[in-house]
Amino acid sequence: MNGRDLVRSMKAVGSAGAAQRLRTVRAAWRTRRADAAGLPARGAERARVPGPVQDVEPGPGGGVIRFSRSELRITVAVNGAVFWGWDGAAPEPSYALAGHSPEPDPRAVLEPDKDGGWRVVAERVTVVVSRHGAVEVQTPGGVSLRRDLPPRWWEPVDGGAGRWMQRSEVSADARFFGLGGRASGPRLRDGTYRLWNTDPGRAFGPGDDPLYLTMPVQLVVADAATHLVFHDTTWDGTVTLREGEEGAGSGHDRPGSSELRMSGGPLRCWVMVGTPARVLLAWASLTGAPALPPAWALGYQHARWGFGSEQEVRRIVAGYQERDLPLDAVHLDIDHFDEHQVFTVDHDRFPKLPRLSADLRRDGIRLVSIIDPAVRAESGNAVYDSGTAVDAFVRDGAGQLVRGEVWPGESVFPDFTHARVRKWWGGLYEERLGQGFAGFWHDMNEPTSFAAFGESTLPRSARHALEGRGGDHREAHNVYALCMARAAYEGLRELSPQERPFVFSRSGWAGLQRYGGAWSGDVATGWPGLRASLSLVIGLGLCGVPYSGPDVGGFDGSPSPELYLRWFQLGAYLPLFRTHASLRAGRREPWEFGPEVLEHARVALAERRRLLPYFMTLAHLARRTGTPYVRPLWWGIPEDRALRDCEDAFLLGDCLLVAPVLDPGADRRAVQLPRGRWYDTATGRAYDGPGQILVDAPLSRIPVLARAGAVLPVRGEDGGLELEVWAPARGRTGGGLVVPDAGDGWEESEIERYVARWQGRRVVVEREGEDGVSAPPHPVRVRGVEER
Ligand code: MIG
Repeated sequence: MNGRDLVRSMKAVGSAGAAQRLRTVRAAWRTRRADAAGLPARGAERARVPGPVQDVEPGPGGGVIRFSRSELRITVAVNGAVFWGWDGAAPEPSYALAGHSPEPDPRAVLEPDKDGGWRVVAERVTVVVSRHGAVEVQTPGGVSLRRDLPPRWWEPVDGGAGRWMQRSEVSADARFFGLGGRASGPRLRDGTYRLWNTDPGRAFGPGDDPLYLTMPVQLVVADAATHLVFHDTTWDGTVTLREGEEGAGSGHDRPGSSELRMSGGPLRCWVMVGTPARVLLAWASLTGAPALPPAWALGYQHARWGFGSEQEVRRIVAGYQERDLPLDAVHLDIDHFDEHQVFTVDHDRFPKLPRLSADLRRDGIRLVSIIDPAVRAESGNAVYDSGTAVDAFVRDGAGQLVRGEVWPGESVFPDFTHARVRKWWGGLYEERLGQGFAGFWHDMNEPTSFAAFGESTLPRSARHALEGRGGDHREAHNVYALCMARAAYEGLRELSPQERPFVFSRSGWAGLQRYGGAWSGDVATGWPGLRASLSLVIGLGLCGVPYSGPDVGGFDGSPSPELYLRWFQLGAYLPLFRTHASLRAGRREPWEFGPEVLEHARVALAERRRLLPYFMTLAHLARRTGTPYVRPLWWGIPEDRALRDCEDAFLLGDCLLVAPVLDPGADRRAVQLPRGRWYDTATGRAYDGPGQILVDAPLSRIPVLARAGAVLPVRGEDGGLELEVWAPARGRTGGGLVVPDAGDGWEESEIERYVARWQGRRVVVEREGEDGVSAPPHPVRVRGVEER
């Protein structure tokens, strides 16, 4: 840490010192008092199970099955997604759904099953309900994918909402993924995972759970099929997972299990069955297509908490330019606000922000602004005043404003679960656009309010509009950031209709992808943090949020040059490629780690820039199909169990396999290859999968393999689009998709389809159109021929 940083951080600690500490104690007491008064006391409870089946009422796509103490509504939708809800719960209202729930499949009918049970048979799935209310999802061939045992409720004897528990079994070979952003994955081991968006309050590692962005979405991968299960309930809860065991005890399989315990909310669930691609397609059609980022957001971005001044920003930008390193965006953190107040500027240190952003823009660099939801509770603060005028802030049960403690001091919190409030908040981005900001980075939106003890969030008793239904923070907490992202996205669509909004958020919930992406939050600097970064990106992608990335180099402390470089090399292949660090952390510019690191980082930056058209194509495909850019190795071959257990490599689109170095001191590493031929893109050497290979991983690069037959768009030396083609194996063909993109705006581009095949001793590439094949309109570079 240099002298200036030290002074700055002491200032931060100083102002956050005694007075603030006192306020965090007060805030914690207030929360405790508010909840004691405003939440129902936990008194005597009565347990309930559905009881035996009584009668049924067939309806479109399924029907209602009545039990003696509950009723179950089942609907199979036209896209094959299955919905069921207990106690009559319907799909709506829901924060996850993108619009109205899909149409029921008229061919799916409710019919009697054996032993007094019922079943719904549809084209892609069969649902069997036992006479006591166990629900089993089967493949059309009758193989069981999951069996949900009859649920159990505990309800207060004097009325009110109850909590519930549901236990499910999956096949012995199944693996669990998802549950939002989890640091210990991507494969979720045996353990209990909480569903409550949480700022851990310090840099996190693989052992920290939960984190900022949770969701009750599990992707379960098994030999028989993949399925996604979504329990559409926003309340606090836990999921306890236990992988099964094949041939456990006397040769019998022990099934895997998942036990969900929710503190409230409806018991309803969606299940989608098929290949991973089909499942994510159904999920995206249910919860919405991922927003398309502008092209620059797929470039390289530099953030810093504590740039401190315009001069410092210019100095860092000049550092990139002098060294001829590409840079696409710079992010300003809360230190550019006036006393940490959102939608303001510290004019002493940033006197001419619009000028700075215009200058940067001329050099092709966008400015991104952090946005915190907490608003300083002080009249005279323009956001507080305009928010007060529309009654925007969260109140307690007695009608008083809920006050918390965040960066700007004593703060109030917009209630984003109200359309009027979202509209007001969305309009505030006009000030940011006026400063020249082109993108938005949502922080502290779990929401976080500092507390000396108890939970660092709003009181559970705090009231929320919940779209007019009314409720409290127990129900609104997990969707707070989702609704904030919606406010920003919709506001920006109105304020700047020609541009694609660029919003990414620390917290969120199912459906976040409609409005933007995510980043990993304060990942701890260290090798475990590097591993956790990859886990988060893969996990979020499998939950439908395809755009995310970590703080390259880690949030706190100072990475070793080697760790920094390995993080940088991984980041270059993740959708959000951004260095960032805390106020008190060491430097993160690529030239701060010596000439060797700089040269290797330069190669990673150049490769990222070269791959930009490929990233853009992946963004378009994600929007159209829900398939994430970054996919686990088993994506196309979920039945390959070795791949299912492989967590240290990933597929980037269909064409590339990236094998980052996640351990110190490595100069080569093992890579588990999916079936087919793969080329080491550095050496051109061909390998045939499936199986494990050992490849070189010198400090200068991480291994990247290209699939034989791949056709991918890259940026040529003249900046134009080129096709990079990797020779198919002899006797085979290959191909790829390219989606050209104007960089921003809404014009729909047509997908270009290419095929690659051997013609004699040459590989030829042709474009496939409706009226036959034609020569590609881009230069073609074939690789992997000479290496045979
Ligand atoms: O309490 O805005 O995760 O990226 O630099 C810390 C300051 C608040 C947390 C974010 C981090 C950001 C920091 N913020």
